[in-house]
Amino acid sequence: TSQGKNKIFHTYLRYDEIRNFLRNAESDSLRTDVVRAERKIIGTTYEGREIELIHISKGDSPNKKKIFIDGGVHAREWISPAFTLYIIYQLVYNTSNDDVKTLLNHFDWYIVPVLNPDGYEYSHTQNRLWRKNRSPNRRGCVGTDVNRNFGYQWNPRLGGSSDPCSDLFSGNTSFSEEESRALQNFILANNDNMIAYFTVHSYGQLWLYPWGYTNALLDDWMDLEHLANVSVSALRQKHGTQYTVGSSTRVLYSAAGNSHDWAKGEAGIKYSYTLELRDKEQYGFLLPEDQIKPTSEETWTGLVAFSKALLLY
Ligand code: ING
Ligand code: ZN
Repeated sequence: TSQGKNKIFHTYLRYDEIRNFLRNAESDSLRTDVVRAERKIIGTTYEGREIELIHISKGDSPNKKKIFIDGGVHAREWISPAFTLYIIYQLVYNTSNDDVKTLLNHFDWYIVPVLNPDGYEYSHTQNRLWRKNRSPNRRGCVGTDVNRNFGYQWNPRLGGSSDPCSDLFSGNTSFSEEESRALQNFILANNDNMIAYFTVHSYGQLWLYPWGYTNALLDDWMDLEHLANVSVSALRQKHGTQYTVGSSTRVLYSAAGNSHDWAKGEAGIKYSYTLELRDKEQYGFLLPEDQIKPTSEETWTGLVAFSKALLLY
């Protein structure tokens, strides 16, 4: 178990380092009989990078409930991939922990640490505050906002943009982008028994649920609200970090074409959430590396509480 073990808790990794971490997690898991981690390429970006998913399970039952988590939708939100690696680390390397045992006994985990690797790398090498992917548009502008490109109530006029130079460019059509299509294809092929979907962003300390295209509430909003409240209470116990829970339109702003709306409305995943990790306004996207560990610990605590509450609910 070599593994970036310590490194992942203290450093924002480049995409090639993340892929090495995933490769090691897979091969290390195959040397145990308590967990099985399997990588899968779910798409290829405009610049030719492979979008990788890791499926973590005990390999003992095909009928378990599934939980899907993606990170790195937005390039500059570096804490998001870092937290997904922390989850993978726990599930693969901390299997004697009681919480991990519970999570592996009851769920199959599907995790995409970086859905938008082109943007992620660009934010490391060219422009730290880049948000979109890197596919070219009209007028010489580059990039589509992957979180405005999903095909459920897609509408550039509702919190997106039809201006290809805007940071919120929704794309020329829904699912015009490799990243959103990769996620769509994978989930639609695997959403039987998929009970939860999390897309991890930063920042703002928010635990959000649909809708993002309207301020109307879900029919079952009380179920999503309840489990979100359970999660943020547990999260707060860890380091005192306070989260706000609510519908994304009401708590934040409208954003049609976002992925949690699609996961809920089209893929039928009951518990679909967007998490906005630390912080609130001090560092914003430039969250210092010494906050990777506490941020991951507390969010993991929230995720564990969510999963356990799901079992009782
Ligand atoms: N925030 C999300 C965004 O895409 C969001 C917020 C998500 C709003 C889902 C509505 C629905 O704008 C960040 N930081 O990206
Ligand atoms: Zn984001």
